[in-house]
Order: sequence, then C-alpha cells, then structure tokens
Amino acid sequence: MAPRRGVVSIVVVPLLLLAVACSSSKKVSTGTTTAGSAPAGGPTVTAKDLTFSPGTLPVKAGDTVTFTNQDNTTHTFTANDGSFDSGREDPGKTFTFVVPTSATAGTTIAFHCEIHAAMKGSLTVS
Ligand SMILES: [Cu+2]
Repeated sequence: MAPRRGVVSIVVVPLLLLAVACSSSKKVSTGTTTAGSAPAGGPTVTAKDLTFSPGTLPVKAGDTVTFTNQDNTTHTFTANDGSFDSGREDPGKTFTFVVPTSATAGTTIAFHCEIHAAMKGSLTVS
C-alpha cells in the first residue's frame, strides 16, 4: 500500500502547486490599508451599520477605490476572487484598492466581510 500512496502524492502535489500558481497569478493587487481620512475624489465604499454602502459601486479601470470602516466594529473588505483583501479593518480605518487598468467594462468584482457573512457588495467596471 505504501508505494501506491507514494505514486498518488507524486501526481497530486504538482497539481496542487499548479492550482496555487494559477490562483496567485489572478491576484492583481492586495490593496493598501491606511489610518485616517480617505483621499479626496474617487469612488468610495463605506461600512456602516453592518452594511456596505453603496452595495453596488460603478468604477473605471485605474480608479482608486477607497473603503472606509465607519462602523463601531471591525470589518474586512475582501474580494471574492482574491483581487484584494484588507484584512481586519478596525473602526476608522481606510483601505484602498486600485482597479487594474486591464479591467474590462462589464467586469464585476464582488466583495464581502469575512467577519459578517451578510455583508456583501460589488464593484462594477463601466
Ligand atoms: Cu463585517
């Protein structure tokens, strides 16, 4: 049995490595976390009262999107596809994400809060 198991892992490990390589190459940006007020201009998303506002935000390729936690609890701004992930953002913290210049119109980047499953939003490239 032992030799067989060895053969299986020789096949499975490269496949796993390939999967990791593919998913990381899709990752366009991890974004930036800053304290304090949001930069002027550009689309913004606010987390308040356990809701992202607006829930759907139109953006353009190259835009800097600012996510601000105006709640009294910690949230995350996490893209479902891994495009960005703020990690835990305490109240008052701001996170920015630059929409890739390669993003094409019609692309939707859905995001959520890792802490509160009901919090969902999306960026739609126009
Ligand atoms: Cu949350």
